[in-house]
Amino acid sequence: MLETSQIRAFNENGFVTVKGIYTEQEMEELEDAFDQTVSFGLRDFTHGEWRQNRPEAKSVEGLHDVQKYHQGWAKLLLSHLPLIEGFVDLMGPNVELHHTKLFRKGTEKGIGFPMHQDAAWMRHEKDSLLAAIVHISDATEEMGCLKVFPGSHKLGHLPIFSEKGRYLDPQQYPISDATPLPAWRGDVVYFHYLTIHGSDINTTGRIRKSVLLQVRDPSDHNIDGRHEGNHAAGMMLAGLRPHPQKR
Ligand SMILES: O=C(O)CCC(=O)C(=O)O
Repeated sequence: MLETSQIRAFNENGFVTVKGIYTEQEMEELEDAFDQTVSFGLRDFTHGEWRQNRPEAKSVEGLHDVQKYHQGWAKLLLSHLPLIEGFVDLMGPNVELHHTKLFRKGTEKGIGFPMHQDAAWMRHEKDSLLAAIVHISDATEEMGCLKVFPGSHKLGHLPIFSEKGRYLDPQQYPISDATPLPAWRGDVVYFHYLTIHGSDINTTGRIRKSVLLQVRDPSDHNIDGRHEGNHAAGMMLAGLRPHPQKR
């Protein structure tokens, strides 16, 4: 369960970092699931034409729907009570899976993500979507940790700069001006889908490993058709789907 101060910080800033959700034993199981899942092959998750801006960087690789590859994700992500209770505290009793994905930000300058709002990929009527990033390795600033513009979830839906990469104007929202959220193995960052976020290049020799769980209120609806129906959305992680006859 989150503390009142954590819920207040989330409402104010659009994100909150929470420690102590996983035991060390669970972290070992998560890392095992991560390592076995990446062996199925990853794809390049670099946002659109972003690489042109950072020609010196290599790709960031990832994979959607991690639960298809290893049972550990069902146990440690989709039905992990302390993780899911965090969502309940932040958004209410009913929590539906939207999608999962993992990232492997490699050494040799694994590229980051330009600053963006997740809403640009999956706009919903009630803006109920939240995500949690579970850090499976440390993510220091040098390793390209998550960066955010605190409070930006209150700005509403901002115009996108790149149609393909769906990121924001890099002059207006440079990664260098964003607040770094360095995290240690086991830390979980919850954030709103309107919070402007991204990350920079991994300049170290250490691989940054993370997995992301995105959820929504089951009474919310996608309104832009993007990211809809192509992932394993629909599983109820907490509470109940509103009954169609009671709507
Ligand atoms: O993990 C990161 O560095 C950023 C991930 C991200 O921006 C996203 O999944 O939308």
